[in-house]
Amino acid sequence: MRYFGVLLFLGVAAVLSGPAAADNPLLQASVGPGFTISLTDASRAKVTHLDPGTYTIHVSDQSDMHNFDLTGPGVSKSTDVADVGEQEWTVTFTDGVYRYVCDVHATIMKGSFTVGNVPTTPAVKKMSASVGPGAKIAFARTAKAGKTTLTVRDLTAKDNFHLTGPGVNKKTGVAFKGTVKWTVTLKAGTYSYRSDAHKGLKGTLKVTPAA
Ligand SMILES: [Cu+2]
Repeated sequence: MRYFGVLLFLGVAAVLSGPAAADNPLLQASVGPGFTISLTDASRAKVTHLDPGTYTIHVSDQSDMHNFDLTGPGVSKSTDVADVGEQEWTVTFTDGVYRYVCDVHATIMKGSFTVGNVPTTPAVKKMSASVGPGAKIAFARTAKAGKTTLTVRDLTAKDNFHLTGPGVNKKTGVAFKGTVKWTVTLKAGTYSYRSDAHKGLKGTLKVTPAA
């Protein structure tokens, strides 16, 4: 009787541990037949963005010439190309970009989605400055910190454009006339620009933090 009780206990424990995994949001991954690959959510919508967390993915590999390969932060799982059948994966997604492909046809059978907050690479900002013609110099008064492409039009052979400040010290030649492009990384702080030939031709640029 005691033995039966232990078996009963184990049975109940097995039942109780079962639903815990099923509580994860369910996703459906599918590859084949034909050149199709997809990842959909419970409402059968294509997965484009998910909250971070643990998910159960039901994988249906319906072709012996394709596979389903999922990679991203902390996740690397795939079915075999030659295998056909169903699998269940438990995966934990964190912030980032995830991609799935058929490894045999990665250029045409592919998809991706984002999870949580994806760090975006800030775009390179564009600014322009000029000196001349005549005794004048022009540049912005304010800017945000970050990588910046600065186009300088030096339109006079009597002055130059000279920019100095945190991490930057660049200038055109006084006798030089022409357009130059500088890639600079502006940091929060104050930058000065001037003509080295005429002390009165100057100004300041205030750079504020990007975020
Ligand atoms: Cu394929």
